[in-house]
Amino acid sequence: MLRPLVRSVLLTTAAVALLGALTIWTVDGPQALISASPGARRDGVKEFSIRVYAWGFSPKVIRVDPGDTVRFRVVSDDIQHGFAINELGLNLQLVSGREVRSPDVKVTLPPGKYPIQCSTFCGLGHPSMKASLIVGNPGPTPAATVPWIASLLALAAAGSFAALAAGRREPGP
Ligand SMILES: [Cu+2]
Repeated sequence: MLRPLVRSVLLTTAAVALLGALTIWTVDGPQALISASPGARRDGVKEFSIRVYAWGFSPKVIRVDPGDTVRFRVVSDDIQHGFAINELGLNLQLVSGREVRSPDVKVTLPPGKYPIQCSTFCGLGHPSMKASLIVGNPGPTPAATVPWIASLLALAAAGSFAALAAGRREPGP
């Protein structure tokens, strides 16, 4: 039988650890699950077909390797949008239904995750209209490890708290 105090501490710890894991999941999980578009190779150029709509991009994650030469064929399903990857110096203006082809760009960026965003104001969802360009295998971002560290710290704190409580009980009156 666990003493009530120890049990509540353990439950709290488990809850905090779960919360930490859930935080990671909601921040990084879905993006890891969405299969990143690897593109199709055409004359040595990796070509990506992208659909843009209010308010999002499909695919939402584009994966390239350092040194790739890439090209984007982008079409808007509905209204005017923009397709911008600032780090690649790309900013395509889109009108409904017409495919716009980017120039061929050589990716010289270091491995990492770079934002793709809409560059033409398109209404309410415009600020949240984002996708990602992943170059190489950047590994986990520092932000993704924070909840784990927080969980471990909480675990350590709860553990020492429990030990303290147990220690205080034992000598007894
Ligand atoms: Cu927009």
